[in-house]
Amino acid sequence: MERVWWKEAIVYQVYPRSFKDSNGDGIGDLPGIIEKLDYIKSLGVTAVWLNPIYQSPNEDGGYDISDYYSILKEFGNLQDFDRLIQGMHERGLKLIMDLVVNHTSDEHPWFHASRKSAGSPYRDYYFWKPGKNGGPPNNWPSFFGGSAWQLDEATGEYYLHLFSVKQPDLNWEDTALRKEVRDMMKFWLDKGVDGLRLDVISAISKRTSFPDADTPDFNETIRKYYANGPRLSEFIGEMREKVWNHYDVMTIGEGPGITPDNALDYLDERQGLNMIFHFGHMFMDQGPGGRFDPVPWSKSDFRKVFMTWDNAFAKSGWGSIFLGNHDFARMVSRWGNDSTFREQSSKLLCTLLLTMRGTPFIFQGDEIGMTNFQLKSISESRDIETINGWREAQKRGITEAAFLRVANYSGRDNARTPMQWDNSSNAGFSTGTPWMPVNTNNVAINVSRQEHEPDSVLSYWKKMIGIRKAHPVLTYGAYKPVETDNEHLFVYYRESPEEKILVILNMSDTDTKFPSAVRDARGQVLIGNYANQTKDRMNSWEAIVIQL
Ligand code: ISL
Ligand code: CA
Repeated sequence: MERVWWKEAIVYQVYPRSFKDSNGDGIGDLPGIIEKLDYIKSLGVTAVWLNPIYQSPNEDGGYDISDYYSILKEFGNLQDFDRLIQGMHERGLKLIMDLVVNHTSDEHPWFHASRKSAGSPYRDYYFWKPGKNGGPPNNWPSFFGGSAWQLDEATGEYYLHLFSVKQPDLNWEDTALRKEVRDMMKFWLDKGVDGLRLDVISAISKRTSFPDADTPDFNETIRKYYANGPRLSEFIGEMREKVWNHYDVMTIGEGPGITPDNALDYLDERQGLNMIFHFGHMFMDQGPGGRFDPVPWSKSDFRKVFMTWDNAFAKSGWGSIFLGNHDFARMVSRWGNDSTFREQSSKLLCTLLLTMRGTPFIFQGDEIGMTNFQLKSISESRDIETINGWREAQKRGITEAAFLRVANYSGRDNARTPMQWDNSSNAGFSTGTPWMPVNTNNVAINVSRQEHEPDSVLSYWKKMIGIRKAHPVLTYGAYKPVETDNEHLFVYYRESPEEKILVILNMSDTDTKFPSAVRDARGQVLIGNYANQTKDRMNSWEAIVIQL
């Protein structure tokens, strides 16, 4: 196996608005991140992915960019950015930027020009269509509720927006637009950026006949109509050939709708991306209505997702592993137990994340076991997806209490509360009023406390990251799942010609007997989350890693 840095990278995701506020305006910013670089370094991670920091009216957490060449004023300026990247490089950390090029803000000058008249030279930077039968051009739903088309007064035509009305989709068929995107990427790569996380890259090639969707299932609509368009691999290949191949850059595509069957079409061997984020597990508990239509999930389905995707990359390609990010509930609240077994299950999920094949991505706060945030009313939500979701739910007669239950389970606000640095009233995040409430459990769950406790969740993460780095088999070795007769046990080997490691995870509130299939395994325990580990029983949420 050829060794490459982006396969060995351990990435820490920073959501800048909620990481650290340096000037008391309640909003995290670049100088705040700079203050915390030593902390990030202390985790042992090797790269940082920053959510968007570009100029934006902030309709969708900065995923609505109005100027790709400047920094959001609340976050700082280009000098701060240069200091940030320098500070990272001095510490041996790589910087991965978020590139949002499926759409812009409607406040981007391109869109201003495009909407003005049908004859504008920028008209074709976006998709414009006349209506059909007094309504939108087709029945496509937006990710954020309602139609994906918006009628515009100026010309009486509709424009496409897969996300909010303030996020018109860019038209990648247009060669001038594609050149603008390449120039913009070069601008950031020339500044020393080491990687790009390409937002909804799976959707940039549209089916330009815009056929009506024939399914009421939202995730199927994504797969069949939004993602995997006819020119997707061509567009990715063009960026690679004309830009990425000229830099030492890591590319990771956000790939909703990409499946294990077609993922390789967009990856390395075909002149594509280095890796993608897939949503196998993330969409597992979504019913036909998507995020706000939760359905139960099973541990065996969860395991199957990892197996299926690892299989897809067994011969070529490369995966990524993540258990949460700014778009989903907190890892421990979703896959673990965030009350009685919060510490144990946080450590178990850490073990899972760092012993799987694929580049691991750690979301800020998960390293201290931060939990979901409970909105008390929808008016507390800061997320357009939840606010619009509530608007749509009301049309169906759903009560606020019922919608809140769902939003508090799966909404994006859960993961976006400020980072919990200490036990003070604003968690050490800000001296002003935070843009979003701090989760009050910061009195117990915070960095400064855990930094001093050898058995804390944070200390476990640091140790586990060290183990990942010390044992190349955890990066490159084959992944060999072991069947057991217990629905809650997740057992696998990582194996290379040099090394073999066994991972045993009990994803359950109850203890259970040690899996007989691996009972005879002899070796050295590299890490575990219980002091009293025995070969007889697995404790609740127990994780053990054994070097054979
Ligand atoms: O969360 C999802 C489904 O409900 C995902 O499909 C997610 O919305 C999708 O992957 C796109 O997410 C990305 O682009 C969005 C932005 O709001 C998200 O924060 C971003 O990660 C639009 O730019
Ligand atoms: Ca600030």
